[in-house]
Amino acid sequence: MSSRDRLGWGPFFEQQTGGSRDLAFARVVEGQRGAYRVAGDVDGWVEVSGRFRHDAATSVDFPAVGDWVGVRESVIHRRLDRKSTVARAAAGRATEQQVLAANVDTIFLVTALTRDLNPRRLERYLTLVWDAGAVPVVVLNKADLSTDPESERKALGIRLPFVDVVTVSAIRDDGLDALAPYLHPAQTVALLGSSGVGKSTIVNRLLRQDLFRIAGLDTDGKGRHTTTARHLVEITGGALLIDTPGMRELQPWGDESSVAGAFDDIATLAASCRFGDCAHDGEPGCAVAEAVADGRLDADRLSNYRHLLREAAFEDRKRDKAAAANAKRRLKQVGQAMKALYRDRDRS
Ligand SMILES: Nc1nc2c(ncn2[C@@H]2O[C@H](COP(=O)(O)OP(=O)(O)OP(=O)(O)O)[C@@H](O)[C@H]2O)c(=O)[nH]1
Ligand SMILES: [Mg+2]
Ligand SMILES: [Zn+2]
Repeated sequence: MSSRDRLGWGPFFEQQTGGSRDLAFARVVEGQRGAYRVAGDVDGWVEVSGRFRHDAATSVDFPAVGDWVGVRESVIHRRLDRKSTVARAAAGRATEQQVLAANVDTIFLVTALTRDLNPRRLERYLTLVWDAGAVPVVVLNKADLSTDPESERKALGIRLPFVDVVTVSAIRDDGLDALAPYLHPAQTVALLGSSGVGKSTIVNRLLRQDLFRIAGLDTDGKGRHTTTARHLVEITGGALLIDTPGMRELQPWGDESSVAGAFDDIATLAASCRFGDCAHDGEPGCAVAEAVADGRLDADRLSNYRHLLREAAFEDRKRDKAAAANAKRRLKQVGQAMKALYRDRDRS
């Protein structure tokens, strides 16, 4: 395999090169204030060209970890279009996005099995992942701090249908085998989640070496903020992992349909409502209300869904149509990816 292929190159990127011979293509594996470390046809630290900087309208246009870039003489001249984008609203600036990782296939949504576990927050993260064009896997870490991790996993599985939920204890190196089905060669997996849940510890375990600095061992389940930059690393077996700094603030950056995606169970019920545009708010013949009444659907979950819908609709109005169309296109890719994933799983 060529170094590009090992790093996740494929037809999607190949066709964007237009047979270009004057540029070397490489993937951004680390980014730090204007300097980027790349690997591929060329390896090392590079910068964007003056022209690139000039043409970039917003921070989203700049390379992010996971991006493929065209390089000549240690200068980035081009960034190839992204297959998927993990972004969140930049802190304090609701209409500007911050790209956390690019060209990601799978996202490990990491949370800790402590009192910190918050299904509502997970649903918000899920919205972000679906919008990104990646497949989410919920990883419940710190199983050693729970008296009954298995029943916590089951309960969450019921609350979050259509998503795999895996329990691990990174510190005890326990249960990490369960992550193997998502760690294929040249597949990119990003780890997202609040600070201190153990993302870097998981990456280190999978790497079998202490590459990332981790806060001192904790016994109370509370973490400290350690990771400050994003990195992409290759683990034994060939999967590519992107560790990210913990998120303190997370606003869903999605359109209404991505919210619907994270609530497939409600969407399925809604298909049986009498009215096609039912708002599930007291209309006659509402299948969603019926499900809440007879306990098949959590009332909490319905109100969370409504809340996210309103929020997404608000975000939508703030953005232009092109961005919305883009999000829809990405969402379609997710749907296809999800279907492919389920199909493969059914076969094995
Ligand atoms: N008890 C327990 N502690 C863990 C486990 N995994 C990680 N930790 C501890 O949790 C703390 C935070 O771990 P990190 O890996 O630095 O967390 P992180 O998610 O990378 O945090 P940020 O980089 O700040 O986003 C450290 O003290 C780890 O030792 C686990 O499975 N069980
Ligand atoms: Mg970390
Ligand atoms: Zn209804």
